[in-house]
Amino acid sequence: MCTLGNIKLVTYALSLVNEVFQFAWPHRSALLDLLRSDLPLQCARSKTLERSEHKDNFENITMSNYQLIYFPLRGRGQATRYLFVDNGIDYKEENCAQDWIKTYKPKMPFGQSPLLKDGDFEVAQSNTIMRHLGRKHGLYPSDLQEAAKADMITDHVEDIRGPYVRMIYQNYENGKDDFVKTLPEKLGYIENLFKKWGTEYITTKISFADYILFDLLDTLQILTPTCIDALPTLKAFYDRMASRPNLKKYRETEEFKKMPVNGNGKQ
Ligand code: 6SG
Repeated sequence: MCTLGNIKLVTYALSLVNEVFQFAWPHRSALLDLLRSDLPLQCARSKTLERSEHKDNFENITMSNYQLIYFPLRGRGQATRYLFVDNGIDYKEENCAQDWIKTYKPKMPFGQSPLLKDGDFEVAQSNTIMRHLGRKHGLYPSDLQEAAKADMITDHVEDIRGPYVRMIYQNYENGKDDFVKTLPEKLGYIENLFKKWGTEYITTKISFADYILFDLLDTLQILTPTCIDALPTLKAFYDRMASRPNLKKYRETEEFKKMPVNGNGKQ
């Protein structure tokens, strides 16, 4: 046996290992990710990422198997549907209206729906569902101030949605006019913030909160069609959201058009 030959072979093998290591190390998390998942699913996920405007959050995304359990109405589930559809994220829906009291309600963390099943993990509360999906899919701002902007609009939307839901379910005939009168002031605050921040969406990139605001503006315009006409920045935001290709296509479907806004036929 030639010892010199063996040494050359070992040196060559070591340099090969070194080269592989040099290549693989910068891509270690992506490669580990690839090993943990199967290839077709990985490809499906990349497709979602290409469509997302937040590719920088690549590493935060994990494999998902989503099921949205809700009534067949827009209500508190619609913003989540928009987020899924707009970002090309696969999800299934389960209608919990039938046998709600006996079958579903007792299993809900707070006795209400919607509920999101993310694999085995259950998330309740519609805005928490939105933030959870936002964090997973690059739709939750990583900058602290940007995140606070998304959160404050979400909370303000909540302050409008609360009285809206009470009016719809408890006092539609006598309460509608008074509720409508509150809107110029409440929506005017959002208009002013949009002007001050100067961005196309609430933050510099689309986030979970934009779907929440879009759904509110849609719902309010069904109640009172002119409510954002005097608010040009908010109107431009609404139109921008409505013309996003995936949302536009989805909103033209019969599935969407026939979905009631609320559970009691009032809107
Ligand atoms: C109400 O309010 O439509 N969930 C409601 N109601 C059923 O037994 N803070 C959380 C969140 O943001 C609020 C959840 C929300 O996620 S949706 C819920 O679960 C309960 O309390 C409003 C709505 N309700 C329609 C409705 C539900 C039960 C009776 C009327 C569907 C329509 C008819 C039967 C089932 Fe029906």
